[in-house]
Amino acid sequence: KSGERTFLAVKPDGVQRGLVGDIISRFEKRGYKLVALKLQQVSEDHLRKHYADLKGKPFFEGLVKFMASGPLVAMVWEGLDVVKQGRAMLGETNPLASKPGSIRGDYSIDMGRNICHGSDSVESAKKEIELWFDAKDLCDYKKANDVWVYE
Ligand code: YYY
Ligand code: MG
Repeated sequence: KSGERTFLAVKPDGVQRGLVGDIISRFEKRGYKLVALKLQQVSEDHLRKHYADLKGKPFFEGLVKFMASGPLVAMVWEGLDVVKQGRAMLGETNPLASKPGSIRGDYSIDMGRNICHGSDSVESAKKEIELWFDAKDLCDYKKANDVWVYE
């Protein structure tokens, strides 16, 4: 159960604003395990696949162009309930509805500049991880401090 995985990304705005370290740090400090990480500028085509569920929405084209406009940080994190907890740590889609203490609530204002992405279900996490990473790039390892994180 603590082997659950989620796909998280620091979007181009988060990279430009120097928030990569802070976002990684929050997940590290919480006790989650980093399984894969890369800084990459990806194609609009790749992002159309990533956001396939949103095709047809009025903001879709703008979203795809924005996400392709600069490098982003793609990551896989692992741990107990990490999909749901990750979403809670990000905050709401609309930063104005996000609580202080969440990443979006602390660092963003506009919906189209909300800093970070997180998978919304275990099923979409699986799809997103497959889209963004080769299986060989997901690291299987034990964290020595897991005994201090999990009872
Ligand atoms: O999963 P999450 O990122 O919180 O929201 P989604 O509904 O999947 O939308 C993806 C992305 O699209 C969102 O992070 C910002 C942008 N967006 C927007 O610009 N305007 C909207 N009305 C809804 C979403
Ligand atoms: Mg989403």
